Amino acid sequence: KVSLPLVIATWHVKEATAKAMEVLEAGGNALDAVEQGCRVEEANEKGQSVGKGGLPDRDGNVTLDACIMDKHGNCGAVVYLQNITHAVSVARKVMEDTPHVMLAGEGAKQFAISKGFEPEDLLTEASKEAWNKWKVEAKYKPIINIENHDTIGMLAIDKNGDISGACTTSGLAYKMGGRVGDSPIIGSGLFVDNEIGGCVATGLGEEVVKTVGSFLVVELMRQGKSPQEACEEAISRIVNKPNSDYKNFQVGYIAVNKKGETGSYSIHQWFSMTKFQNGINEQIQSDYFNK
Ligand code: SD4
Repeated sequence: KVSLPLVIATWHVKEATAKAMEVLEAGGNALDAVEQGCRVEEANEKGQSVGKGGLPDRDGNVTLDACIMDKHGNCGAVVYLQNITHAVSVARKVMEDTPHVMLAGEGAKQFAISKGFEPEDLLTEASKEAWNKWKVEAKYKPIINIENHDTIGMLAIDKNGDISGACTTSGLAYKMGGRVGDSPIIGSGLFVDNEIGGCVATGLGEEVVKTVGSFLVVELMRQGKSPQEACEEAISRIVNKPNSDYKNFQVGYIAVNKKGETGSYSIHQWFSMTKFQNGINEQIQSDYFNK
């Protein structure tokens, strides 16, 4: 028997899952839960890979990617969004208030402002300092910090058994100007099928996009794999490519199926999932490939 509601998220984000659970316990739906949960991390200036305080691109611009998907398979996304903290909420507005699924850059920003979002400077002193340090060597190769990401991907099942998901990030630190990752790409950074389950990704977005990771995980669950098996198979597609450079990057997936079973798996150690179910909000270390 499934114990509902439940929420899972990438990395160690107990405050975000607590917020989502609060929404679910109050009878809110999964869509509201994932949006509200993600907003906690977007507003958290200490999280340097999401929302306000996110590390900038190599030119010093903080640019955000986010998407959201509901139980009907509707979705919305923003890419290369600047000056608006709550990218996930803008993505939701794209889904609900436009005939489109994705808005980019200046168009996304102007749309957000038209919906009442306040533009602000997202580059905090701490992030500016980190960027200035990076500039000394200015290595253009994106670095994946294996231990402490806070790009947040979240999946929830509400009391009705309906699933929604969201994903929000400032992307890779010191990326090229204009670079967009997997996080706002439906099927790559996030996919939800209310009949089957959902998946979200984190890590080096390029590798996730190349394998359409989250869609792959959901399709594998459709074929009968458990969330754990599906995440493992999706990671194996990446690491088993001929000449895969996986030793130098991280990718992690978390997934949930309609039964409320969950799974998570990554290439390297130190990926984790936060899970809130049955009154327990816990960080679970993921199993990983490269032992
Ligand atoms: C990206 N997948 O932009 C994101 C980065 C990430 O934790 O997950 N950071 O490629």
